[in-house]
Amino acid sequence: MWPTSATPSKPIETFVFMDLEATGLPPSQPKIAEMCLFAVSRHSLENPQYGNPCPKPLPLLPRLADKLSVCINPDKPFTPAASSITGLTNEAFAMNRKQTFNLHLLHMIVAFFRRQHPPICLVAHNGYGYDFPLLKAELSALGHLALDEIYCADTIKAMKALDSQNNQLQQFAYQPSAPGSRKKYALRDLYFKFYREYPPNSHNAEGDVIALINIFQQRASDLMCWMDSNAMPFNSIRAMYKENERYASFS
Ligand code: DCM
Ligand code: MG
Ligand code: MG
Repeated sequence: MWPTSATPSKPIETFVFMDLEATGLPPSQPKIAEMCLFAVSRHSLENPQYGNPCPKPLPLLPRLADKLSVCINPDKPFTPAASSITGLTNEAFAMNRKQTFNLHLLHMIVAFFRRQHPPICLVAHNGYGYDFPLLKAELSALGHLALDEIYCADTIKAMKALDSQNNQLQQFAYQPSAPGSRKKYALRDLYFKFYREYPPNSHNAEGDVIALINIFQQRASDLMCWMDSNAMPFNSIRAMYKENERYASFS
């Protein structure tokens, strides 16, 4: 195993945007049902292309992106809420004969990362609270404890940090924030703030990754700079739960 330093020793070269859909929220010890990864180079994020100027030019999704989107039989019942928002059901996974989070998938993920130019940073919205510990739990259940040389960063934490830096710069004199001015950091609220509409295909892993990239593109330079100094080694993330503590497998 290669040691991974606390933060990347040089600027991150590849940002791998990730979203997971799963059977529910903690403490239900969810299992992953869908995973989407979009690997985008720093170069693409620094040199965006723009679409039609209507009403203002919008950054296009980077044309060069490696994409991996996988359906994964969670082998555990969806909570009614998770099933309702994602449109995923245990029956559909069974009918479509989808495989579980197995070694084939582990090898695909590792191979996907190996094709990216390092340093590599996984980026997820609420990643520290959900996606990273959940991915860690699934990898640990396969006995694969480490993803070496991979960093990770949470866009909620990054956006909050950038906003508070900006506030400090603006507020030489103390100004109490106006009532009701608390910023909203949910994916759909940030998307609405920038694009004046709600993102399409919410709670679909690929739809959420595309929405996240669109949001990221609005503050790409600042976010990349923040992640260069604040990304954490993926290996330092704690699993959301230990597999042997999970209740008996669903069949
Ligand atoms: N989730 C849930 N209930 C919610 C929000 C999310 O059970 N109200 C679970 C199921 C989703 C997963 O979290 O598949 C990831 O959420 P998101 O679609 O926001 O990425
Ligand atoms: Mg998500
Ligand atoms: Mg999602």
